Amino acid sequence: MALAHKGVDARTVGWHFGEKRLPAGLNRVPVLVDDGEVIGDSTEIALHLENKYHNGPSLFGGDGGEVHARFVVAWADTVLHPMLFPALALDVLAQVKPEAESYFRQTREARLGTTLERAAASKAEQVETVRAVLAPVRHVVEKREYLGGDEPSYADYAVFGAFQWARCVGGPEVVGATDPVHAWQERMLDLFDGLAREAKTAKDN
Ligand SMILES: N[C@@H](CCC(=O)N[C@@H](CS)C(=O)NCC(=O)O)C(=O)O
Repeated sequence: MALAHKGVDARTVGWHFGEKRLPAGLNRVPVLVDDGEVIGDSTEIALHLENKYHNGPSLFGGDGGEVHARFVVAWADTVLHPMLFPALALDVLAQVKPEAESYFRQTREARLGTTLERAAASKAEQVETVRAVLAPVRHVVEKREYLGGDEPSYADYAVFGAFQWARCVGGPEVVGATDPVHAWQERMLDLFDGLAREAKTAKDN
């Protein structure tokens, strides 16, 4: 989404858990390789794009926007994603290649403190908790089009990542159809000629 926002053409390469072909020193995706420069971590990638490509619209809207976006990213990473994960655990597992299943199970169960099956057992309640935790997002998007205001910003993409994750693994609907956050999700899916809507999902496998 950040690349599209900046109008930067890129070739995307899929990666599976356990594959050993990430650049040296990196063990997580996404990774951007830009003219030989290697950048890991979504926010670092967005900052790189913001600083290097001045033609496209700003992703952050200046220094204050960058600091606010960092707050939103930290909230998404420490609250939203961990709360959503139990509800998606088995859907993600179903997408993991057989050879990486035990790695995935081991690392994620250590993080959850329980088995993936037990974590996913209360899926409906977990989704309700996620819906409650989305209150700050709802508060903004029922009044404004995007977290960025009239236009989407990196803060929108950081939160949208969780929704796209659920969507792509064929997980439950994060929010109900009448939720203002659902309307925001639809706006996000429509951006850049439906770029995110076209992403491969579990149904395509
Ligand atoms: N906050 C980081 C999160 C990166 C991250 O956790 N990536 C996961 C995607 S599932 C990963 O690559 N995990 C590899 C692994 O657990 O081995 C970002 O947005 O770049």
